[in-house]
Amino acid sequence: ASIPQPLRETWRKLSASEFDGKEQFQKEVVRHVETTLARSIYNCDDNAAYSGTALAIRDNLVIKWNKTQQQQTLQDQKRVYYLSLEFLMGRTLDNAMLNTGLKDTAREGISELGFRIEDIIDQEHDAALGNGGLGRLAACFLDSLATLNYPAWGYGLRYRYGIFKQEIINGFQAEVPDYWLDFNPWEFPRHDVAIDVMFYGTVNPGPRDDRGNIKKVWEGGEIVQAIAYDVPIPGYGTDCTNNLRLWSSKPSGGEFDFGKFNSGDYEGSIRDQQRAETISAVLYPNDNIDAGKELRLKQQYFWVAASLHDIVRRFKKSHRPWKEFPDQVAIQLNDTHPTLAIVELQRIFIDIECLPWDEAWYIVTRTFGYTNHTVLPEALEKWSVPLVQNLLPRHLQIIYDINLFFLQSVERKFPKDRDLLRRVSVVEEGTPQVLRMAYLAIIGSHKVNGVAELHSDLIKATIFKDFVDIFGQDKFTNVTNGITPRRWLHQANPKLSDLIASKVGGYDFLQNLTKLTVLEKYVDDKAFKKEWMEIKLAAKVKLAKYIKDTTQIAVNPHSLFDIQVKRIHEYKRQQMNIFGVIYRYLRLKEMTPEERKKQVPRTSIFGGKAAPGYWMAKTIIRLITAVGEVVNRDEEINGLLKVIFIEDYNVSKAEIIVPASDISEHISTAGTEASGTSNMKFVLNGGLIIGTCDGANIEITREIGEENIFLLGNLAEQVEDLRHQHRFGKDVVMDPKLREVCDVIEAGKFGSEQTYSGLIAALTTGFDYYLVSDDFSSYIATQDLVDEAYRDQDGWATKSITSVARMGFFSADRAINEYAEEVWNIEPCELPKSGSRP
Ligand code: F58
Repeated sequence: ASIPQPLRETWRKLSASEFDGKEQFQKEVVRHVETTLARSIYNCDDNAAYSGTALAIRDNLVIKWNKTQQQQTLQDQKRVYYLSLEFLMGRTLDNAMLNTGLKDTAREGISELGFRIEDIIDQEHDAALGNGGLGRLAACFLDSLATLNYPAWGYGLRYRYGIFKQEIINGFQAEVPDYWLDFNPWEFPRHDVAIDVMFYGTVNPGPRDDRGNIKKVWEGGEIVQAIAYDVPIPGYGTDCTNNLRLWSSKPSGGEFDFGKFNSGDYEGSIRDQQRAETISAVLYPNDNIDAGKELRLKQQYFWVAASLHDIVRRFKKSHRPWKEFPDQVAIQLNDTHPTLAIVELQRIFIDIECLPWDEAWYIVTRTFGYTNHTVLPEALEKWSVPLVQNLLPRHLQIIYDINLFFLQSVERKFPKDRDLLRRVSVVEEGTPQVLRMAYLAIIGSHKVNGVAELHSDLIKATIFKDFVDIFGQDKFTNVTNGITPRRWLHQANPKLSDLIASKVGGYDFLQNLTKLTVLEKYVDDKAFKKEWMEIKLAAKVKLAKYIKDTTQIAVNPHSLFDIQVKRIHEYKRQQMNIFGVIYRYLRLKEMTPEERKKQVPRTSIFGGKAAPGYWMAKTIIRLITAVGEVVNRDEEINGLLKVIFIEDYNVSKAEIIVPASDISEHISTAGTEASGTSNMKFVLNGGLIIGTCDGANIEITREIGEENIFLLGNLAEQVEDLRHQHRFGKDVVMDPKLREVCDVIEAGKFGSEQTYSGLIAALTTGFDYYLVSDDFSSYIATQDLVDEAYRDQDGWATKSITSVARMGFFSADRAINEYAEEVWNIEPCELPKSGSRP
């Protein structure tokens, strides 16, 4: 459907162009407010001004986006497709202005129209299509892919409801649905890109193919349509603007069944429509747990089938032979959620394109890469065979064949090892039998990676050990996670970004984060240090104001801000933190007024959502809020300790919280947190870490130096023994400090002891699986060291600056370049450059 050749010149002459400069920007804003929104000067509030600004910025973005897509099509290089069920994007406007270099223009322009840019930015609803680290990683990776000019598309689901909003009611978490699509200028529906996806049905013998084999025909199922919604992803300091394609489900062949409607079955016709629309309705709110629900499997297949259809169709336009598919296409699986893509591509090749099995499988395995994000057994995806049999009968057959050929190859390599075959089979015996999706992902990929060094070593030594023996070491690699310095420094903490730029020679460091090392020259520069600490204080004042506005609690910006914000999970050990707070409170209560004067005032700040069905996590939230209720109104303590729970922690709140930490907590049981990424964000903003030797904390320590981090607790290699002792050891007595804390809780100091009985039981009759009692005294001692270090503000500033200077490694750009080279084998696609930016 392209414009005929002779008319193209006419079109090109009329082609839309980007606005340039303040006046043109203002004209566009007003035009959008008056025409696109149909509002007037009598009816323009912050929200209308946001919409007008977003639409104006969007116009420029779209022009770059179209050019990028045309250029990438023209160049026809290998592309990477990042398949993720979660993209935790947060807000777009501020990021889009910064990445396209338009923020100063917009700030001035909008201010002359009577608005403050900050207020306008604050109108935007977060795009919260993710749970936590995994979803945010996908968002950071998209930013880096565009910034580095890689031809890349993200594929995900367009959930109508993102992660729920958290409300704290009487100290307990309540969940409120997050309907976010009221006004979303950042997506473009592509109603012409509609793909039919089938579920259920049966597999029947069909006609013979060219080779005389009887084909398998999957037919008679229920069909749902996938509609594409495209989101532009701008790079920083480049015109490259990539595409994120999100699928939305609707009934195939129109809104609803007119047959039913006309025969009077109005409700029935609506029911079918809703059935289809339910697929992309809501994000599953679990973090590190596998729920195994049919609707979730439907989501996975719906998204995978639509994405692969799209990818294969694009490849077919090039008229290349199939064997060149892996030279044009790399597909990365963000955890096992898209593992069915492996099966679907094999199905397309053998059932539809009639390739022989081996030829097809060779192409498939060279196409995929798989990233693992967890070793927690309860988070490893398993699907019940009867469920898959019913929903995807042909796929189950293909999975059985993949497994059979795989087991045959294992048998050839390790003859007569029956137990090995049982251990590595995709099908786990039991009632019902289940499919181990991680195993399928490994078998169907050419590279498997963990997300931090320790984690990558652990998966090779534990859950995937047999597969290392079978496939060899080279298939398994590490790509340590990273974060985008654009959002997490430049956008969240502009003052710090400006100060850094003034010392390291401009803003290039945002595209080459190792340039931060230049900062080390200034660790003894008094004036610089002063400015550095003033910026930290200003960020704390800003957070204190936010806390005051939302909770009515006043916190002292000069107190030590101790922050733990992340999903609430037993393995992340927010319970250890709050037990430590209680312990501190007890000590403060015993002190004389003179002794109290010598203490470092502290504000303990928590935030994070509990999965709605995760009762223990909800109990931890209740304990935090209850401790706050007691401590915050205890006048005797008078500002030496405050405990804050920030409601509804999300990306946009993180942008306020992250710059404001003195210390942040990353205290997971060693060996359980695959990487962590907020640890990187906090340090990049000049905060120090108290943490365990886990995930990326270890590499952060290596980079910034042991003297700049507060490490505590047992090591990963000790965990197994400790757990064994808890279970089978005689007379294991609880750490006395922790005992004291438990006693106070059980005495009802924080409300009914029954509320917390499960939490206490986990430590005792539950054998303390997360080893809180083993690490508690080390945790307390390390917190004392933190106080001690904080008393020396100059020494603290030295640690803070030195750490930031050494954080270059943790840019998502570095991570993406490693994937590009080691896993995807892709090259950047340079665009004709148009102007540079401030
Ligand atoms: C997180 N996983 C890891 N999963 O816990 C964290 O250590 C790591 O830094 C991060 O991935 C990025 O690699 C995580 O966030 C989930 O939220 C899944 C959502 C879907 C269900 C299973 C857990």
